[in-house]
Amino acid sequence: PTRRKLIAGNWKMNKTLSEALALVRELKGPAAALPADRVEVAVAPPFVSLAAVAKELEGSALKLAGQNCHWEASGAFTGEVSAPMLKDVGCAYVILGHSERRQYFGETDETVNKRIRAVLAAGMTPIVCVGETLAEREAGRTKDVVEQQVLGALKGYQAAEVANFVLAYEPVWAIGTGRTATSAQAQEVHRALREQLGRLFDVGTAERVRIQYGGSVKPDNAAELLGQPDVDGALVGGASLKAGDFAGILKGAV
Ligand code: G2H
Repeated sequence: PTRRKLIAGNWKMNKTLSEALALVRELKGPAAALPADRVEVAVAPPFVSLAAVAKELEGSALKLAGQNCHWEASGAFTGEVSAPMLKDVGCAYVILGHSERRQYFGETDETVNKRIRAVLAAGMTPIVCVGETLAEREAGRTKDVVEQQVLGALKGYQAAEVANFVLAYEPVWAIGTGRTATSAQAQEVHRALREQLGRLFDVGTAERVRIQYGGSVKPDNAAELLGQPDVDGALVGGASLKAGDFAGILKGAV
């Protein structure tokens, strides 16, 4: 099957409300110029800007994503945001298990697993991030590490649910470092992940799951990465903060 590419801008902790609105205004045109049946575009601004950005994006093809969410729907969890809240403001996707959340905020495969349930219950799609550190890659453990993360995150989910998930392979050593995985390195891991999905579920499911690459994706490397057979999109950090750069990456998707 042909998988529709998903290019998502993960803004991380960047952009005030007015800056966020200015950026999405500039992105509407480039997003609209893409063949919608082949490429989907999403942005993940900080929580405080989501509602206003959603309003700005009414009628546009650009979709909205949350950068994380809690696994409970509501309750006494000071400082947290729930999946129903994200759905209510217009999110279609939620990024889960980003390496920065794992590294700085205690995220584990178990908590990613729980958050996925909340995202599905709210009617959104999870973008589940996995990736190895430099030490793990150098020790030849890349596949073990990412497969373990996938196993933990997807444990207990049915094939019919998983088929709609998005995975994001983000080698930690390539995140925000300017060091990008080569297209061959990315393809090798994406292929391994798809084969794992085939073993865990079935080949049909594996063929449907979209696997994004993330880690220093830029306009000048996007086309080659996105041209790999198992690379179904990009999760873009730094280069999603400037309209011109993000638009350049979008061009690389077609
Ligand atoms: C990886 C990526 C976005 P960057 O974290 O998720 O960030 O493109 O800045 O490496």
